[in-house]
Amino acid sequence: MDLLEQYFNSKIAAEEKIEAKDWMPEEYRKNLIRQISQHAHSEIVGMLPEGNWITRAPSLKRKSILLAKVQDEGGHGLYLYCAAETLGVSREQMIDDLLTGKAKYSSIFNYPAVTWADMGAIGWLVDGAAIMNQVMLCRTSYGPYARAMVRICKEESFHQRQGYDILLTLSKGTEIQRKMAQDAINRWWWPSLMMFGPSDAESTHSNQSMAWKIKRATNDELRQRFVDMSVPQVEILGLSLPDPKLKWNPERKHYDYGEINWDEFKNIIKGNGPCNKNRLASRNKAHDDGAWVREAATAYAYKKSSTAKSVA
Ligand code: FAQ
Repeated sequence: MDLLEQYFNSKIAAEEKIEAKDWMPEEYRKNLIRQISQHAHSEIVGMLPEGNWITRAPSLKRKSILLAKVQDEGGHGLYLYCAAETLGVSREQMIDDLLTGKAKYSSIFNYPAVTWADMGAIGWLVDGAAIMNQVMLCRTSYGPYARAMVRICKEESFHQRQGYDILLTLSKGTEIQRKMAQDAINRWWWPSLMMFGPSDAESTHSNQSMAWKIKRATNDELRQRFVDMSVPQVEILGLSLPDPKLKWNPERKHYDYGEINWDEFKNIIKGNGPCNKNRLASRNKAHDDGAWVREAATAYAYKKSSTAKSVA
């Protein structure tokens, strides 16, 4: 091991952040680019299921809240693309990987949002799972990623509460509204558990990512924390989680839960989920429709820089 690597390892051991200009092993850099860019793509594709409901929100108040939330997710994607760029990958390359289907994004965004209650379930469960994962990433070893996470987590916790508030309102409403809330929870529960990734035994990156302190908890640890947090919350709603095996285990001091359908998960990440094709088509259309904006911005930047040069 050479001196640079020893110094890198000593910083990781001392909980010091690795910064963009610091030496880092090539595999550490590549692993971070992979994870951060997938995370950024998830935020961007994640705007689609809720974006689809902005025009159909049941009141002006709900519409303005949802609009702000979806806009926040877009902002999160942009911070994360910036964090990945500090590692030497270009924004164009990352976007191209997303649009051509080469890059992954979270499995959860390949499910359809079919009723207004889905806005509640996405906020409560999907943002809830995202926060559970992102809180540990505030302590990740790469400085630009950790700092982006601090702000993102603050915004995500507002998102989670707005989702819970939608479900709380529906749960106190008419019988049809209660049923709609329950149906949304039934459909989003298992896909939310899949967001944490494969079981620890199947996870390809966890061991190395834990050793480098990129990840600070394993997929299964975070999934368990999420289950434990969700049970009392669903009880307050007077609704239930769709798992007959869910049961408090006094020895483990955790809830036991049923088997996740890993075939469904694998199928989705291979591109065969209910909305994979639609999501990529929507992102490609948005990119094509935005071509004139990029051209105008480039022309404006060129004009500004040539004016600045002629003044100097
Ligand atoms: N979906 O070895 P591991 C959000 C892939 S943000 C698709 O365990 P790792 C905000 C994985 O990439 C949600 N693919 O991987 C929001 C790898 O494939 P690769 C996103 C998945 O990286 C809310 C392979 O399986 N959050 O929701 C998934 O150590 C509401 C083996 O897996 C983040 O990205 C999956 N669920 O652990 C927006 C957080 N799980 O790359 C709008 C940052 C695994 O070798 C509305 N990321 N894979 O081809 C992480 O913490 C980690 O990357 C994990 C996966 C925990 C997701």
